[in-house]
Amino acid sequence: MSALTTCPYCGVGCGVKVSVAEQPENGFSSLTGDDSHPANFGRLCVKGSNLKDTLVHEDRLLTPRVDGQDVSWQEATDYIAERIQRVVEQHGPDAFAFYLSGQILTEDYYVANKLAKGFIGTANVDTNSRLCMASAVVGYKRAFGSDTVPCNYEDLEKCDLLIMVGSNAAWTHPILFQRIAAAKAKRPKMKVVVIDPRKTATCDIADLHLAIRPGSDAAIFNFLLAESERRFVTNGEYIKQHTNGFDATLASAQRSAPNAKTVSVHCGVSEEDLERLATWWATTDKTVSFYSQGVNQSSSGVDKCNAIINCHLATGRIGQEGMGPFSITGQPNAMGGREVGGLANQLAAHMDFATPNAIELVQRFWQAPNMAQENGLKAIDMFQAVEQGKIKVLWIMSTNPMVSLPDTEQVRRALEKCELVIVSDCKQSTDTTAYADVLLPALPWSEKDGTVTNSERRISRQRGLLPARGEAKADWWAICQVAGAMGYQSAFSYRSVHDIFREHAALSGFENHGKRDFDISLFSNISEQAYQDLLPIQWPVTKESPNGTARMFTDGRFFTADRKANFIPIDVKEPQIAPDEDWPFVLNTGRVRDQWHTMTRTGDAAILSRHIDQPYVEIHPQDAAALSIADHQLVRLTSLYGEAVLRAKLSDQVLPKNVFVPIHWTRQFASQSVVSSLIPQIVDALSGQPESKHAVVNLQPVENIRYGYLVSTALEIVEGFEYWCRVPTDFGERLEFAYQDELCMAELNLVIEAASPGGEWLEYENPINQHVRRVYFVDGVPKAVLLTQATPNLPVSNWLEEQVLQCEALTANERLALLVGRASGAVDKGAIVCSCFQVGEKQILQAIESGQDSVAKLGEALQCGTNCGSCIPEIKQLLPNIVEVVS
Ligand SMILES: Nc1nc2c(c(=O)[nH]1)N[C@H]1C(S)=C(S)[C@@H](COP(=O)(O)OP(=O)(O)OC[C@H]3O[C@@H](n4cnc5c(=O)[nH]c(N)nc54)[C@H](O)[C@@H]3O)O[C@H]1N2
Ligand SMILES: Nc1nc2c(c(=O)[nH]1)N[C@H]1C(S)=C(S)[C@@H](COP(=O)(O)OP(=O)(O)OC[C@H]3O[C@@H](n4cnc5c(=O)[nH]c(N)nc54)[C@H](O)[C@@H]3O)O[C@H]1N2
Ligand code: SF4
Ligand SMILES: [Mo]
Repeated sequence: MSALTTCPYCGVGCGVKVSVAEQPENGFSSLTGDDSHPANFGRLCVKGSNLKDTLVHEDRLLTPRVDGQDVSWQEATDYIAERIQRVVEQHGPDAFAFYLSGQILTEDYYVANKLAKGFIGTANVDTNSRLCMASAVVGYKRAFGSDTVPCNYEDLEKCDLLIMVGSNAAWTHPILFQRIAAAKAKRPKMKVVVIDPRKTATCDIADLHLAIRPGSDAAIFNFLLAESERRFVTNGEYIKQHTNGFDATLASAQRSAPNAKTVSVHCGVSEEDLERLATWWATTDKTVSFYSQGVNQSSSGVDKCNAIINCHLATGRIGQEGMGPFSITGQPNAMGGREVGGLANQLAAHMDFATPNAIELVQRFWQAPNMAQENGLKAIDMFQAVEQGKIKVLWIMSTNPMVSLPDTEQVRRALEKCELVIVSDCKQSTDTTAYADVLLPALPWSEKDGTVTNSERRISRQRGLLPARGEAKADWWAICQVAGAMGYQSAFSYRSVHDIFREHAALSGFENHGKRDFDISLFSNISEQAYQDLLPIQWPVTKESPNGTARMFTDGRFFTADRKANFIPIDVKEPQIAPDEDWPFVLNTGRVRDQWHTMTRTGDAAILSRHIDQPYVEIHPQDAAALSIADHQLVRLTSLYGEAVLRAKLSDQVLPKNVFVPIHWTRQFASQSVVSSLIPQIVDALSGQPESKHAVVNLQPVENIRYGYLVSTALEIVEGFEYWCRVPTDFGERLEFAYQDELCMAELNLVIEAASPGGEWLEYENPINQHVRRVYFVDGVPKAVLLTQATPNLPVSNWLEEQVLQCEALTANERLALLVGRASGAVDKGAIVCSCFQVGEKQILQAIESGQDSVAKLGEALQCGTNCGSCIPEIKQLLPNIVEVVS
């Protein structure tokens, strides 16, 4: 029987249809997109399509642990409760903190927030959404008086101009991107503009790409505001009826962006391109500005959000079909976290500590004995307070701050200093679990049950369809056990997520009377069955709007005191640290298509590692030439805060003097690849969101080293490697490494021999390229292949990995082939471009040479790009100068 659930990856929130295997412990027998889900109508991207293979089985945390010892849940939660109580008695409630995540479910979030803010008495409840959505939230609140996303996905299809700012949606919100691409193909008059210092896959559908100087977005939107006035397209009636503060805002825009020339110099783009953008803007009513981390992750991220919103208010382009300022959320439940108020500067249900009467109202609703009275500490301040010894018990849930917070060395100091670090996770070995005193095993996707809200305010069910493994339990349950042990049984006696959801819904409507945007009071009494069957629906959901609400602000009324929206005058600010002689490069960071965050799920799937298998730094060829850095060579990046060693990827898709590094690889996967270790803890003063898209670094090639790989059933990392990286393969893992000192090779040999004693080595040195290949056989079975060479491009091969990891005895000829590293007749596909059908770059190039000169023809010949379509931008890049549209 099939069942419906929601994808746990990005904020598009696609519906997924699964069938549970006959033996449920084997997972799902089938998994496809849910045709009926309004986010994706049946489609899934690469990550979604491979969900079946990224259920968390390996390295799963299966029992609670205290100080390294397995304990029962009762022991663990009693211990936590006792420690929290003691620390609160001695040092007050603010000595405790929760650090949560946009990947827990709304029900988990709700009880964590309630326990801390109502019962322990601290607002130290922050989340990784601080690193993600905090600036967008403050931007909306300043403008609208509420944290309301006005638009929906249909608006992206119905608009005539889509401005994508700091978003690489082709890789990060792939299904939405495909919906946009399809809409544009149908209506070629629809224009797409991409504003991003990098030329990304998203530019594939762009009519105009502005490769702006990093951090300079505010000037572009101030320019559009000034141009709206100059070109007579401001909407005087709307401004008068529905807004405050236009004149001062316009004046400041005119001051900072007086003309195209000034803005052109400031942003590093041509006057012609700016004029073109201004003309499209001025002549297109149906305009959506779609923005993401290139805007939010900035020390002036809030201002950038408001610069965008200002333009929409001035032209009245909000609250109608095909228009509006649309901040896209990253995580599957970043929005749900905002709904429950799970940020340190929120109280609950879209109420703040400063909202009149809110503290008293929530206190009454919760019957709470210890209400927090003021804002708690935001993520960066929270970890500073941990290091300073002010926070003594820290409960981290569903996030990996040793990788994702800036200045991870500071995070390490804080975690080491902290008296009690509790980590709830599904995995046992992460960069953060390494510092935990207490580990609590959580349910991963497919086992956990509850609701999430996607980027268009749509609440969907994630269903618990597979049996829980080991002792793993839901996060809400663990929190309630601790609350109960602290003496708060009655307030936390929920039997199920359904109970929690009802209470959450009731609070949203409690004495609301239309004052607060977030209202799902229609669900206050939802039956168990109706909750189980809940169909995706957009909030608000009230008696007046029982079918949900597609679009907000259709009547031009906002949630400020006078119901008018606020213009916010924006001064154009620079990123806080500029490059100089010592740190000449600007470091930009972000995502790649097939990996999710810190790789705790996607990192184990060979199929998802084939697109990009190692951490890298993207460098402009000019800079690489000046520093004598070759493609794939190892490069050392240094900053005042840390160091990373990464493969160079030469590419003119980054601007000169700018480098880009992906955020995904952790200390579990590679020697020194955590890019956040290079980034200072500089934040936006209003939102507390870190400037994760802008740091300054130096680069040096790593020289005089040999590169190698090891394919073996027993992979060991030995002292002395300059670099190593684990790469999952179809048959196990491959270790790539680099070294200077031959001693570490001797040690590696010893380790391999110790793992399977009694074998023999065969060695072959290729006279042409000086590759040295050593194969270790035990009774004719290859146990390890070790290749080393002086150059960085390693000849990895699927065939070779299969030979070694299948552990079968080989014939003399096969042994020889292995030593030479080449099967007769084996095909080398090159880097995999299409993950769904495993089509490689070399195959595509061959097909192009033989006349398949379009995406469609290549799809017919090789199937590439015909399933999820995420690789179409890359396929197009392989095609020589052919302009075509995606259908
Ligand atoms: N494959 C994949 N998809 C994901 C995720 C993932 O881990 N993997 N994570 C999800 C999450 S949580 C999030 S928050 C989203 C993030 O989604 P996005 O924001 O689309 O992703 P990023 O790659 O972080 O950054 C977007 C772009 O901002 C650009 N940028 C950098 N500086 C500037 C600037 O000053 N101005 C402008 N205009 N642009 C700039 C970068 O070059 C980058 O291309 O993705 C979600 N989707
Ligand atoms: N330099 C730089 N830094 C960044 C960013 C950037 O662009 N550049 N982006 C930032 C953004 S937008 C984000 S969202 C963050 C993401 O960064 P993180 O939140 O640190 O990354 P994840 O890998 O998603 O961490 C989730 C953890 O929770 C576990 N987990 C999964 N499901 C559950 C569950 O249901 N319960 C529990 N208890 N655990 C679970 C996973 O195993 C994993 O260890 O990174 C931020 N950091
Ligand atoms: S776009 Fe992909 S990752 Fe995002 S929700 Fe849909 S299937 Fe999941
Ligand atoms: Mo995010």
